[in-house]
Amino acid sequence: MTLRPRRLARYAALLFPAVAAALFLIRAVLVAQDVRPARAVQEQGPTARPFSITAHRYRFEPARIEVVQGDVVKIELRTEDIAHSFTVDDYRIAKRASPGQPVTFEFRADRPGTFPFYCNLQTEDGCSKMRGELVVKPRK
Ligand SMILES: [Cu+2]
Repeated sequence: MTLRPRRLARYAALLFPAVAAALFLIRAVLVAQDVRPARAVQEQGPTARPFSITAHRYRFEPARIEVVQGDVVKIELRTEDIAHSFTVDDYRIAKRASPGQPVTFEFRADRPGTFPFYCNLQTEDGCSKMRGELVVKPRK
């Protein structure tokens, strides 16, 4: 009869690691299943982010666009008065729109950071005041 508690203790000593290992495995499987759909979504390609920007003396509207790193940014630029451009030096973008001739272009926001955009046309002095910013948040 005195053996019993000892045996129990030995079983318990074996059982606890076994249960802990089983729980760990079950959790690992659940985590793996959780991760799979997220990967599938990423494999479908980057998120397309459309923006419509209006330029006029001497502003951009909106003057700030915010995306996440990896997004494909699609911008339609139109102007309400004279020709203006949307220029982002760091992304080597310089697109020009004229009245009645909007321009649409895409780029992948692969670099995180805050990048100024401006109008690089010199038809009117006021264009040098046209400023905005492209904010690319780092992907977590
Ligand atoms: Cu301009």
